[in-house]
Amino acid sequence: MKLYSFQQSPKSRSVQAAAKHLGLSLDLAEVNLVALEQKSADFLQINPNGIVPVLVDGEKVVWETIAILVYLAQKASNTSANGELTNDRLVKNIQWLSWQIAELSPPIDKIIETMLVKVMHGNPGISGSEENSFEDERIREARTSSERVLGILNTHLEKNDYVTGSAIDIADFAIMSSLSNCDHAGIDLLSFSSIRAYRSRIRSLDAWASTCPPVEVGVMIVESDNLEGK
Ligand SMILES: N[C@@H](CCC(=O)N[C@@H](CS)C(=O)NCC(=O)O)C(=O)O
Repeated sequence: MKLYSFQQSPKSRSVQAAAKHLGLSLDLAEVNLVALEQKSADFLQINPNGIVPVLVDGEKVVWETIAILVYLAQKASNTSANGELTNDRLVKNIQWLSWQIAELSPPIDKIIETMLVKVMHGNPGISGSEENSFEDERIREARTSSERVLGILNTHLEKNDYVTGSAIDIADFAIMSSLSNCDHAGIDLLSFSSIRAYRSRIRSLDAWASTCPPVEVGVMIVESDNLEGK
């Protein structure tokens, strides 16, 4: 199977980590998003949305992270390393995958986007100055929303090691991509102790650790997880 992906893309990493966990091997085809390769005519033939990740398995082309994760889980169902993807397990995963994309990600992404707009306006701090009051208000609202949804996850994880129960599954890898973005959005997870324990558990797994993208910091190349909050 071939995965069109980009090294710094959190969604590409979710798919890579899930595949590794499920024991499926992927050939990676790097699509350079900075060079806008995702908008090239050739790539648009593969995914008309012009975004990664995209999975190609023989004649089958699957885009959208949720669909790719479900495809991989179905492919790995009942193999020696994996249990059966029962209807109940599938529904639980789709519930948390939908929640991640519809509830968890949007406020976190909105903070990052609004912070970028502020940087473009030359005023990155939350200053309350008049020209930034619109962006500051947007950030405050999105922060309140993200804290509400993170609270839901935290409460769930007080009684469950992983979102679908006692074993890690595809939805956890998608949720991890949003949690990585919390650091970029400046969201403090200090008061969410069950989420922090969950994140540490997943970070210690080879499937997650081995798919960590490197980032340049000054003259050094470090693993991006090392830049994230503990
Ligand atoms: N809904 C898509 C979103 C995928 C997505 O946002 N991909 C980003 C990288 S993480 C991308 O390719 N961005 C390039 C662009 O927007 O041009 C999914 O869940 O797979």
